[in-house]
Amino acid sequence: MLSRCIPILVMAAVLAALAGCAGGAANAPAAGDSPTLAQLQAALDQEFAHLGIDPDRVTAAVPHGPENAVFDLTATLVDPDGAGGEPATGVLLNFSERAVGDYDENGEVNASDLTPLGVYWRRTVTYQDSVMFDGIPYVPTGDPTDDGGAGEGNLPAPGSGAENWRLARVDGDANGEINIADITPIATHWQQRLDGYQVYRKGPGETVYSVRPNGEEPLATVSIIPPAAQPGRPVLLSFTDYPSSDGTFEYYVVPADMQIPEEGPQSNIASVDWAGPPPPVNDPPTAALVATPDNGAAPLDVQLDTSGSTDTDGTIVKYEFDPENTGTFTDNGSDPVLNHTYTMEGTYIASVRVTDDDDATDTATATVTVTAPGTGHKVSGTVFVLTADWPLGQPPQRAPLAGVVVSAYASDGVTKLGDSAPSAANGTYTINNVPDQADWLYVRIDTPQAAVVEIKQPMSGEYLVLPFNADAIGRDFTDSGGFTVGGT
Ligand SMILES: [Ca+2]
Ligand SMILES: [Ca+2]
Ligand SMILES: [Ca+2]
Ligand SMILES: [Ca+2]
Repeated sequence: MLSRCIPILVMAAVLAALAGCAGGAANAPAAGDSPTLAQLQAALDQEFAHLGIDPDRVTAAVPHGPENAVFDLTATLVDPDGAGGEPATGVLLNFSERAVGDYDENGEVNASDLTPLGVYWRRTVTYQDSVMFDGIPYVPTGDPTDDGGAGEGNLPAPGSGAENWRLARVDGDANGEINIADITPIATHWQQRLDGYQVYRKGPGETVYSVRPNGEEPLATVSIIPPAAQPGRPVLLSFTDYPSSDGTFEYYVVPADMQIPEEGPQSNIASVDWAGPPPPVNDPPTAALVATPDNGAAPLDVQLDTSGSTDTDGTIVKYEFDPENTGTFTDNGSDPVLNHTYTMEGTYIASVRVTDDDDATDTATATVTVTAPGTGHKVSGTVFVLTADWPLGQPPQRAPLAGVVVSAYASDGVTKLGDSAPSAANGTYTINNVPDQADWLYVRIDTPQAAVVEIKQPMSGEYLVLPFNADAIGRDFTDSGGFTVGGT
């Protein structure tokens, strides 16, 4: 410690008399032994001069350097009933604040840190053997939470762990005695400050650490805001984390200053094996499948619709189809509808597999019967509604009508021909597989007005049919509709 003695030797005579580097001083000196604040300030000025530091030009910085790394971070399970039984409810981190030179524990190194030097003058501190702590020579002995039974709000008992840790905070050079040499850490850490600590965590499967939010102060930009210092006690910080997946979680903390802003050195790493509450039992999804149409002649265009599938406790996130029962499902993403053309005659078990957001699945099937390729005709046209009066001799004003069912019948008016077809959004419809008829057929539409309209038409040709409730000159049929038919 010779180097720390040099500035002291050139200090004012009164400070030399304090003999800061003289070892073996008794603990708990008489009050008269303590230097005055003015004397300590003079010593600090002397130290600044010696070190070539202009204190007025030192800019604020977060505590840095390895000496400011937290060294006593621990992570333990919060498990009220111990191992087994109920699962742990959280992970508790504990550590003591580390800010060399901040002797009064207010989070900032400045002139006010001279005061504790006088208060604790010549007190001694005991440290653990550094061999036990990765070579760190300044780990105090005792338990920092043990106040010797003094109780909250009181000064810790003499000789207690809490007292030793508090004294260690003022023994800035960690040489075991609080004396004039502890001026130097104030000078060398001048203007260092911290707002709190960031907690970094790395969970199972993660490759990088990320900051944990402040659970108590959601608007805070640091994970932990230090509690107010208690007289005679070290500043002890804690943080409770709530992992969401089982496995090993690793933590470290860094001092942080949000005004500058910057972060200081990393603490030791503390890890814990987390096994949280078992995940809630998932209710699997229920699949449903509707094929429209479910029969007809090849080639048959079929819409496979599984939008009726449900998941009571979540959502369905994936739809897979196997339209022809090949055993291979094709991912249809989040779309519950698949249009598929059956080109070959046969009976098919169309299948769908739905997956919920907890990865549970269910399947449903629908039977599609495909008959031999039809030799029949197609009858197609457009269903519309008259929308306005129109001048005599002009085309009618009309709008397409969607969703009405159009069917074809034989000339006996009873025998259904081909497949009934709904009109599409643009009003068009196609009736497939209409067998050849000798002369003519009926086309029937169920109108939205609940009327059934039947048109007798030849097998081929295209006809405009209107209106059904016409007056003598064919106008003013706001309730009327019409449709075109054409057969091929
Ligand atoms: Ca337990
Ligand atoms: Ca301070
Ligand atoms: Ca010291
Ligand atoms: Ca579910």
